[in-house]
Formats: sequence, C-alpha cells, structure tokens
Amino acid sequence: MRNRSEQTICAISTPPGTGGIAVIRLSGPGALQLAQKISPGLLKKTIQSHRAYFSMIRDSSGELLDEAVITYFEAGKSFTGEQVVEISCHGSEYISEKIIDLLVDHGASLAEKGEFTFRAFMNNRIDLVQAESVLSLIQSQNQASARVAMRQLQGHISRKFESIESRLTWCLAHIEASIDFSTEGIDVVDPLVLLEKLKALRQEMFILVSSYRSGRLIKEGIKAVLLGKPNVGKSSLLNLFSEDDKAIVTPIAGTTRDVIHGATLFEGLRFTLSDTAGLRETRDEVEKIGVDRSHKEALRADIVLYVVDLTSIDAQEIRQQLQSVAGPLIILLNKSDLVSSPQITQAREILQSLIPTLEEKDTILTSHLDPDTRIRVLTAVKNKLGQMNVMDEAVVTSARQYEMSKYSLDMLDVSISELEKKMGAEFIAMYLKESLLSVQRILGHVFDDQIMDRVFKEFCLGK
Ligand SMILES: Nc1nc2c(ncn2[C@@H]2O[C@H](COP(=O)(O)OP(=O)(O)O)[C@@H](O)[C@H]2O)c(=O)[nH]1
Ligand SMILES: [Mg+2]
Repeated sequence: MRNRSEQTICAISTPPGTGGIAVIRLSGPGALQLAQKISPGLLKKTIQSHRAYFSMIRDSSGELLDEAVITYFEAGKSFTGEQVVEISCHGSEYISEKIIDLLVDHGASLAEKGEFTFRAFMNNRIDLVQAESVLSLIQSQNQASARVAMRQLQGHISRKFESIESRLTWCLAHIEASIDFSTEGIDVVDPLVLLEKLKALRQEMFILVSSYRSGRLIKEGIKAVLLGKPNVGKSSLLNLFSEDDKAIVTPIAGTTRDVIHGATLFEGLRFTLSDTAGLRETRDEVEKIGVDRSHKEALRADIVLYVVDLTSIDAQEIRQQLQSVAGPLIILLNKSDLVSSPQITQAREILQSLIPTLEEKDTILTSHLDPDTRIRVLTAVKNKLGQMNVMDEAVVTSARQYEMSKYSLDMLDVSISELEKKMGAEFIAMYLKESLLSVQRILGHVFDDQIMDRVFKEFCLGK
C-alpha cells in the first residue's frame, strides 16, 4: 500500500453478488480522467464536486455497457482526501467486474484491502483510531456497537487520547528541561505540580483501559453458556432466549450431545448463547466428548448460566460441578412453575450455603413457560457484566488500542512511583517517553523529538 499514492486505485465497494446497484470507487489523482475514459459523455460536461451525473459506460470499442450514476468528489473534499469518483451501476457481478476491467485497462490499479481508509489516514483525514472505527462500523451487528463505532469515527475517543498526548508531552518536556538546566540551578517545574498532573493523567488512562471490557462485549457480543446436569431445562432455555427452536428438547437425559449456539439481540446488545451436553459421569463415548466440550465452552464464555432443576436439587452434585466455574456466574432456578415458594426458599438456602458469596441477584427464578424469564435473565447478565450503558462514553473496543493504552498506563505508573521516590529526572523521563510513545502509536502520530520547542514557547529563559 505504501508508495503508491500517485496511483489511482479502484474497487467494488458493495458486497459480492447480485443487488439493486453496485458501487465502484476510484481514488487518486487520475480518478476523474479515468471516469471520463469509460464514460466519454462526461467530457462534454463541466464536472463539479459533490454532484451526480447520469452517464453511459462504454467499453473500449464504444459499445454501451451500462447506464450509471457517477459522483465526483474533488481532492481535499473526499473521504480519502484525494480525487474520488463513485460509480453506481446496475448490481450485476458481470457489469461491475467489467467496469473494473475497463478501469484497469485504462491505467487504474486494483485497491488492496483497506486502502481507501489507509489513504484517508495518510492524508490526515482521520487518525488511526478513527481508521479502526471505520472497520468496526462496517462490522457492527447491533445498535450498541454501531453507536460506539460511530462516536469513535467522529473522533470522540481520539480527542481523549490527544488530550492525554498533549499533557504527557508537557510533562515530559518540563522534565527534560529540568535535566538540561539542573546544573544551572533553575527549577523548571515543581515536582508536586508534576506529580499531580501525572496522577490525573493516570486516572484518565485507567478509565480508558477499563472501558475495554465493556467495549469488547459491546463490539463482539456477550458469550453466555448454559451449564448444568442433564434434563434441568438448558435446551428449553436456549430456545426461549434465542426465540428460536434451535435445540432438541426431550424428557430423555443426554439428548444434547454437542454445543449448540443461539444468538439474540436485547437492549441493543448481541448475546451469543450456547447450550451444552448435561454434566454427568457417563460411559457413553459420544456423550463423554460432549461433556468435555461443555467444560471448554464454559472457559471461553463471558458468563456461566448454571441451571438447576428446582424439583430435584442435589447439593453435592452442584458443589462438584461448580468447582470448574471460575468467572462470572448466575444460577438459574429452573422449572419454577412446578414448585411451591417454601421449596424455592429451601433451594436458595442450599445454594447460599454452597456459595457464601452468592448474592440474591445472582439467582434467578426461571421457567420456559414464563415469558418474562428471557428479559429477567438477559437483564441480569447485562448487569452482572458491569457498566454496559457506556454507549455515550469513550470506549476502547480494539485490542490494539487496549494493549497500547495498558502499556502506556503501566509506564505512567512507573513514572509516578519513580517521581515519588525522588529518583533522577532521567529515569522518569525515560518511562514517560515510553508512555507517550504508546499513546502516539495509538493515534498513529509520529513521535517528534521537538518537545523542547514547546517548553520554550511557554516560558522564556530570562525568567
Ligand atoms: N414444567 C417445566 N418443564 C420443563 C422446563 N424446562 C424444561 N422442562 C422439561 O424438562 C425436560 C428436559 O428439558 P431440556 O430442555 O431438554 O433439558 P436439558 O437436558 O437440560 O437440555 C423436557 O421434557 C422439558 O419439557 C420448565 O421450565 N418447566
Ligand atoms: Mg439439552
């Protein structure tokens, strides 16, 4: 992708297959000229930016290939920052590919994956975080993730990182200046002021790093696994939650052998649910593999929904099965339609004695015959996994941004403790530089060693 900004790239921007229309995008210095080559009629018109032109697309022999609408965006006023032409043609794979062939014959290059966005980044239309959000937006499958991605594209999270970047630069510049002027006895910055600034930055970075957990769940969806012994009603619950008839339900224990997935949208979030083979000792080879898969699925999940049958509670068995559950857990007291309230109270007492840390909200009465069960369980899962109403906050959703923010935070932590221990400015500067570099890498800004300039802009030597 590098060093080809002189070339004009082209690609079909709509998904493969047949559709009402297909859109072909051209970007680069020769975009308009190429469009005029395949649609000579355009030469007779005065082409203005952001205007659409009804055009005839002709092949090299002059034969009419398609009627299309061509939209022109002049350089500096397009997504990529370059001259861009979008050709909306009839959505036949043959026609759109033929148009691409024609453009290539006239000198266009086939775009590589993500190259339009890459050019937008190289031309400073967007930063790296925004470039990543373009991808998230395209991939979003629910309201929450689309909204978060849209806000990122608008620069919501970039502004947070930029603000951190700018203040970190200030701190680093002052520390470096204090190294330079230490022999002259000039106190460039009060260490207490510096400490206060770094701690404030640390807090902001910490919030961003912590937002990743929710960010990931918003982007990728929440993975919940239904676990429990055979016949407690796991498959019935999967069908209820996913509003589908995915899993086979029978009164025969051991019906579910493999992991079955269901998905559902709830309050803007995507839930992926997996139903598993009931946990029990078995001689059946196939069932054994199924039970093994159940355990593996539980490890991969964000939350385990452990199902117990209120009509047959076996404390010993529950204790043993819960041993392998490490992460967040909610217990579903199922078949509640079949029991009386003293039985429910007794079941809750048994569970409480098994898991002393269990809170009331972590046990939910369920029955596949009660339509409110779905809402109750999905709401509880959402609440259990923490602040998911963060759609309006700046949320880190990319692993890259998370790793780099985490590194930046770690380096900030070290800088703060070095400063508190009154270590030499050189050490503090070294860690701060690492922290800053990581933020700059997040945004795709190149680190520029001109921080001293900034210092001199702020105060003069004569002071
Ligand atoms: N009354 C009642 N029966 C249920 C409920 N959930 C499941 N069942 C019945 O219990 C049996 C086993 O259900 P299933 O969903 O296959 O359990 P699994 O083995 O845990 O997947 C079936 O006969 C279901 O109809 C419930 O909430 N109430
Ligand atoms: Mg089942």
